[in-house]
Amino acid sequence: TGRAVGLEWSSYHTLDEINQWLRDLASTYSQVSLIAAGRSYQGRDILGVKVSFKSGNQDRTVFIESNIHAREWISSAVSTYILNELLTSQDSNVRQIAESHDWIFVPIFNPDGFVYSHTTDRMWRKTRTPYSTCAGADPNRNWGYHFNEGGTSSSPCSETYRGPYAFSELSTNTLSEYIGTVAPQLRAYIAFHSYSQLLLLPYGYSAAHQDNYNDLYSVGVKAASSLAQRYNTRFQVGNIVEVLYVASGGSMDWVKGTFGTPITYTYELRDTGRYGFILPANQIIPSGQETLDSLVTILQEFDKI
Ligand code: ING
Ligand code: ZN
Repeated sequence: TGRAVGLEWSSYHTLDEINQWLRDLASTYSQVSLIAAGRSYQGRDILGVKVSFKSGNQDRTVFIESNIHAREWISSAVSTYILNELLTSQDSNVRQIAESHDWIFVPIFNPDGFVYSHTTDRMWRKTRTPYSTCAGADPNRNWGYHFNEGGTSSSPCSETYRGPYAFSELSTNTLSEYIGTVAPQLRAYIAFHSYSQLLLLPYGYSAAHQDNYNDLYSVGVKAASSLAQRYNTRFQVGNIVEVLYVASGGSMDWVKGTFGTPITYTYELRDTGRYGFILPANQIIPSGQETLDSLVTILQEFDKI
């Protein structure tokens, strides 16, 4: 495990720290370029980076989403950990997946909510767009594929308020435009949430086993087994509706349903409820390590299909 510039994974970081680190990576590594992937209601840029070790991997791009929900801090801690490992690790499997793909990381999908969870309400989930009675829509119920088909609320005060219409949130609207520009090249779309220790397969709007469910499930089981090897952390694998609940308007549903991206998973990271969203920072590195182990398995197993 080597070191990149300026961030560490023994504590959680602010939006400004994470964005500064992304900018530093882009100026330090010739393989990294900064992306403006979107904009938020309160006027923040949604930053990301693209990582490309060699030409020829454009059609094997992996997109990593995290912190669409503000309070799920472990999600961006793990995604930035993985980004750092792709840049610095000497492990042969990590190098293999790193250099045989292009990568797009957008660590903070919901910057307004993320800042609010740091400054005001640690348990904030949604965006901060003002609505009639309360602030914020659930940005993972706001995407335009089978929008408003269950598992959402019409009340602006609900944690799962879908918003007045699909892509009402400037963040999801602008992110979807950006994702649309790279979608033809995507091999994988991976979203990180917390908590519950689940590896979830599309769709959230329906329990039907659609598209390449069988491949996603069998590789998912192998990935969960890799993940468990290091610290014996157990992840359950399955369709969102069957394992969790109906939830329409999620980002992964939109990517899968609109573009047919082959590899699509949503992780619910540690833990199973002891600490929940307030996962101690000394679990960032172990969670990052085991999650990267499983990601290696996903990408290497799909190479065999
Ligand atoms: N879980 C996700 C949520 O948005 C999910 C589960 C994933 C639903 C993908 C729909 C699509 O409710 C958490 N913890 O946020
Ligand atoms: Zn979430």
